[in-house]
Amino acid sequence: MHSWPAVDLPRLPGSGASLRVHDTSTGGLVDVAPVDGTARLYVCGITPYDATHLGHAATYLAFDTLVRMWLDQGHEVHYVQNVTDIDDPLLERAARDGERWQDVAERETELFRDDMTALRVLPPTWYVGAVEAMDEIAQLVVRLQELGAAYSVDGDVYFSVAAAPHFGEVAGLDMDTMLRLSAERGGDPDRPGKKDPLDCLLWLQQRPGEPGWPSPMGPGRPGWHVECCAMALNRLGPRIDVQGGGSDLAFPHHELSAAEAEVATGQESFAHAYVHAGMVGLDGEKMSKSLGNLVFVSKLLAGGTEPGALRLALLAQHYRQDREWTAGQLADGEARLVRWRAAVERDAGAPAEPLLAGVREALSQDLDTPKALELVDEWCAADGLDPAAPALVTALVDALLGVALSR
Ligand code: 5CA
Ligand code: ZN
Repeated sequence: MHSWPAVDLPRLPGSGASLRVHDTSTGGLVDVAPVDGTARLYVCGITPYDATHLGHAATYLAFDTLVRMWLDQGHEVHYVQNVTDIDDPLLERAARDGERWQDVAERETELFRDDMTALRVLPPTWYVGAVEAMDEIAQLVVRLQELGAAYSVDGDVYFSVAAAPHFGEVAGLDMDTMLRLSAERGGDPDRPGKKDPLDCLLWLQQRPGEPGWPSPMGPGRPGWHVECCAMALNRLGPRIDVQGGGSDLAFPHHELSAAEAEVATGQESFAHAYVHAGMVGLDGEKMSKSLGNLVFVSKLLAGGTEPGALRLALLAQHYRQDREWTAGQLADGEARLVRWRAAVERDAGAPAEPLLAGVREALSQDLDTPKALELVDEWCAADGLDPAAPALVTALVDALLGVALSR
């Protein structure tokens, strides 16, 4: 499916230190400089049954910062993002509202594109819906069957975690936690007939009244993890630099999509780093469509919030931090945007090269945006005589933080 429009990025002078990000599987920082100059990134996309909320926005901004850093280092970025445009929540929402599931998916995906465009999030190279990828997903299921990593339960096809020697190494959780999270996040650990409670669905035989697509396994639809696995493998190859998403995707989703990829390709590990953003909450709960405690990006923007202010509000906290959204954060973002704009409208300022080096250094250490924002604050508060500085600060804030200061 089509992505959203690209943004022209200013080129900045020089380059910074190589990039390190926190990897869930090792629990530490890892270098994510791509070996061959091309960075390969897969970030899980939305399930389009409701509008983009601030939790989504925060997560996509984190990976946008990662992409901006790679581009700043002169790498090419191959980036896949999916749309889970067929899944149980979408069918349930469509039934509840008396709509066609396709219409809900199309409308909410379009709204998401608009929100990402407004927020100046760089588009993925490939934006792929599950529905349009049905054939490739079915082929991967066949491959896993051929490799002896799949079996059938009453006509539904399951992936066997026993076939994946490194299963469990992404999230590093104990058995009880894996069982609990599997039940909470779309798995079916209690289904009779499975070889292991953590085995996951690869292909669901078509149910009466539900959509299905033809496949060698019979008509049906894919399990969740194998969708992301197929889309990533077919566009990025057997080994990627970063697999990304919110922390609620570490288990079971990324654990199982990595396990499936490793079995299908014979590689030891699918991603070099598994990177997870913290959860944004409201009133003490994770912001989620099912809980209904949402602040929508589109509503804020329609109400006159400037995209740059929203970006600054979300980037003011570290991406890995679980956090509560408050109106005060938006007010701080707005005030910061006003301050920064006033500062770059001056005829001269303090030399900006040290600021550029500092921002690059902060972002190269696990995307430390709070630190980067503070450094820009300090430059804005200082006086100086360098007439080239305001333009360089405008350019670096645009290229690295995605905020447009010039109007
Ligand atoms: N379609 C699947 C991934 S294949 C999915 O999880 N969709 S989603 O719409 O539920 O979430 C999209 C992205 O936003 C995921 O990376 C998810 O981890 C992230 N996300 C969801 N809720 C929050 C939240 N409250 N805070 C931060 N990130 C969130
Ligand atoms: Zn995914």
